[in-house]
Amino acid sequence: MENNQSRRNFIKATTIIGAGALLTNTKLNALAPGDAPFATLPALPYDYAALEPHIDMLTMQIHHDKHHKTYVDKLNEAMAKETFATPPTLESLFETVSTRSVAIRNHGGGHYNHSMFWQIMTPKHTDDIPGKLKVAIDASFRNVDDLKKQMNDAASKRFGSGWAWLIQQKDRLVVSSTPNQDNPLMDVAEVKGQPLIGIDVWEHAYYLKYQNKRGEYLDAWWNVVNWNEVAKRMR
Ligand code: MN3
Repeated sequence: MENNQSRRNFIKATTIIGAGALLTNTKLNALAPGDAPFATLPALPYDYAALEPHIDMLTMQIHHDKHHKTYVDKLNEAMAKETFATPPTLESLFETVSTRSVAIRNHGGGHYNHSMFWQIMTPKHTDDIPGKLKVAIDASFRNVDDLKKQMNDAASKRFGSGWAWLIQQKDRLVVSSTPNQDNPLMDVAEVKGQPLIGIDVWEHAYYLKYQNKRGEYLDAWWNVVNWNEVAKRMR
């Protein structure tokens, strides 16, 4: 009994010393050898073929298993090269991304954008839009058809690779687009806010099925949008 008690006290004391040592170490490396990686590839919330015929199985497989995985791997490599006063979140990195390496901007954006992209699509799409989202869409765009038109227009005009966004700015929703893997949480974004929808308009997102016809991909994309997930992203 006595031994157990003193053993417990010893464990308690060493734990406190350990925590103290951690707090005084202000140059904390986010990825020390043996640590868990900063980012991990999330599983798709449905099968590769689940979004057929709108988005084909092979595109989903390559997009998730190869493209997204590469963003995760390269982000972890880039993070291992940096030191941080406190372990950052992906969102906190975006706030000062202009001061970070290009690799963190590109691959951090790639990881965030794709993690969101899988979630806001569903094979169980319906046209029912949750109340508070519908109110915000009607107030900002008149109706959902006008929102789709503006999004498709922004996505079509984005030269080269990038993303089209529906963003929440306080009570207002706005549409924008970004190049490469940038997003509206980044300090470099022209239009900032909370991302509710991001449509991937890199060719790797649609080329196998739609080739150069980005407009046809965009029209089809709205058949898989997950309005419940989009509404959950509102702040
Ligand atoms: Mn992509």
